[in-house]
Amino acid sequence: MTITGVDHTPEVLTVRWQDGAATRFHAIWLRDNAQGAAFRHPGNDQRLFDLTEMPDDIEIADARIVAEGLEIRFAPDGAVSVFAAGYLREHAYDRAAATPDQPVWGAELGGRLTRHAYDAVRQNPSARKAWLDDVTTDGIALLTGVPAVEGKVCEVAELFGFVRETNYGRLFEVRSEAQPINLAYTPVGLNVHTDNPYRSPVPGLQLLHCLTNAAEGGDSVFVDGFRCAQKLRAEAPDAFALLSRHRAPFRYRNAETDLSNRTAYIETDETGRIAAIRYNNRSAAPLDLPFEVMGEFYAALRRFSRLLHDRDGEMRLRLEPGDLVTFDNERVLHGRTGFSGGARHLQGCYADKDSLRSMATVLSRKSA
Ligand code: NM2
Ligand code: OGA
Ligand code: ZN
Repeated sequence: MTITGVDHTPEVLTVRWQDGAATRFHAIWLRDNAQGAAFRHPGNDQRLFDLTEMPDDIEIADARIVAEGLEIRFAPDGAVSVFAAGYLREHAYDRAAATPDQPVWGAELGGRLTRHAYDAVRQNPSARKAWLDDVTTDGIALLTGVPAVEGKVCEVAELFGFVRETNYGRLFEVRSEAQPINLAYTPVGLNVHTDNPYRSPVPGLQLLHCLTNAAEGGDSVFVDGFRCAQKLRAEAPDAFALLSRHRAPFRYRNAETDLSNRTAYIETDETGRIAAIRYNNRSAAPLDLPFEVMGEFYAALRRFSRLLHDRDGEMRLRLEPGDLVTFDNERVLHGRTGFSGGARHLQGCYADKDSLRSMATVLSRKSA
C-alpha cells in the first residue's frame, strides 16, 4: 500500500493512503517505535531504550515521503527514523474500536470438518499450517491416521509447541479404571465441559487421541461455546453481563492435589468481544457471590447451560483408532456419551495456544 500524502502538527502525523484511507499516529507512538540501529538491535530487532529515556515533550519536527517510506525527524532530541509504508499500515491504530464477533459453528460443522492426514501434517509445512489454522478458526481440528501407539499424542503437540504437564501427568489415560480419580476415568457419560477451570492459567488447548474404541457408546460431542455466548448476549444481555462480570470458584482435589481457581464463565476482552468460556459442572465449587446476586446469577447460568446443551449446537463424532482432535479448551466444550461392552482408550494432553499461533505464523512466513 502506497502513501500518497502526509501532514503533521507537532503532536500528530496524518498519513493518506492510495485507497483513500487516512490514519493518524501520535508523535510519542512514532518515537517509541522508531526504526533503525540507533533504536533497535539490528540482530534481534528488540528495542534498545525505555520510555523513561525519551524526552517528555516529543514532537514531530518534520515528515516527508522518501523512497523507503516515510522519514520523520523528532524534536527536541533530533532523532530521525524511516518507517516503511507497510509497517505503518500494519500497525495503524486509528480505526473504529468495535471488532466484529468471531464466526462460529453449530452441528453443521460435522459435515464440513476437514480430515487432516497425519503424515501430510508431519511432512508438509502447508498441510501443517492448514491444520493449525483450523484450530484457530473453528477452535477444533481433526487429524486422522495418527498411529494408535501410546505417547503419540505428545509427539503431535510437539509438531507446534510444548506439552503442558499437569497433576494428571504429561499425558493422561482416558479409560475406565478401578479407582477413578476423575469422572473422565469411568464409563459414565460426560456433559459438555471445558477441562481444568480449577487451574490457573487454564490450559488453552487439549489433544485427545483415540487408541481403541470398541465400546458401545462412547461417542464424542463438541460444542462451540462462543456461539452459545453470542446467543445468550442476543437473547438475554443481562444474563450475559452477569456471567462475564462475576468470577466463579472451581476446585479439584484428591489425596495429592488441591487446585482452586476463580474464573468467569464468559470472559470478554476490552472491546466486549467474547474471549474465553469455562464451564465444568463436575468441578464447579459452591458459588460465593453476594446474597443479592445469587438468585439472578443461577438463572443466568442455567440459561447459558441450556444453550450449551442444545442439540443444534452439538457436533457429534465417533472417534476411531488413529483419530486425534485438537481443540481450544477455552472455546470448544467437549463431552461423551456413556459406554459399555468393549474397551475404550484415549490418551490426552494439554498445550498452549501461543505456541500454536507462533508456529502457524512462522509457517506462513516460509510460504510467503
Ligand atoms: N482429565 C481427563 O478438567 C477435568 O477435571 C476434566 C481431566 C482427568 C485430565 C478431566
Ligand atoms: C476428558 C474427557 C472425553 C472422552 O478426558 O477430559 O472429557 O471422550 N474425555 O472420554
Ligand atoms: Zn474433558
